[in-house]
Amino acid sequence: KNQRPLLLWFTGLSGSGKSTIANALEEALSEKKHHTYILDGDTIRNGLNNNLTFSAEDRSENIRRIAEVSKLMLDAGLIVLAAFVSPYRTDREKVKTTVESENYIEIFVNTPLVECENRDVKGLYKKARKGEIKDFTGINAPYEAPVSPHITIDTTKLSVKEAVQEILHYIEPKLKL
Ligand code: GGZ
Repeated sequence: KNQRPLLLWFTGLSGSGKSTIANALEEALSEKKHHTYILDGDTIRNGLNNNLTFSAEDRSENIRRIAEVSKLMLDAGLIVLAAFVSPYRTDREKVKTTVESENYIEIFVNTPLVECENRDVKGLYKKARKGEIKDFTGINAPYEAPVSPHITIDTTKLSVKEAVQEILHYIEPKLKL
């Protein structure tokens, strides 16, 4: 299928719903016969980037490598869905220049910290509060919210389905060659 390559970059706190929305969006895009690939912590931090910590320096390196991998995938013509906390504005800006800004769509999954902490799906917030995880985003490491994301998803108001619809509505005109 003819499609314009795009990098859909999901940023937000741990537990904000980035991966959930990215996975649901991928399913919707696949049904429309688009060729996609998901990059997230599970695929990247366990493999390519398994030597990196959550220090500011290592997060930058994490994001830099992901940007370079994304660029290769865009060259292959894919729609790349990347879901990373990516808490630093400068790191996200570099992603945009690496892949060229017209290919970069920033999606801010704007779930408030209290909500992420209440859900605490993986129990990481509880551990971070107890001091068992250092540099945990939102607790003892910063999250710099996007200033002008292309799309902001408020997961306290939208279902996963509605979030997918909102993103699809935005990207569909851009997907045509
Ligand atoms: C933030 C952490 C940390 C710390 C482990 N800070 O909810 P999750 O589990 O699945 O998503 C988080 C993931 C973040 O990895 P990223 O590669 O996306 O981070 S970054 O873009 O900042 O490099 C969380 C888990 O890893 N995790 N320790 N200290 N998240």
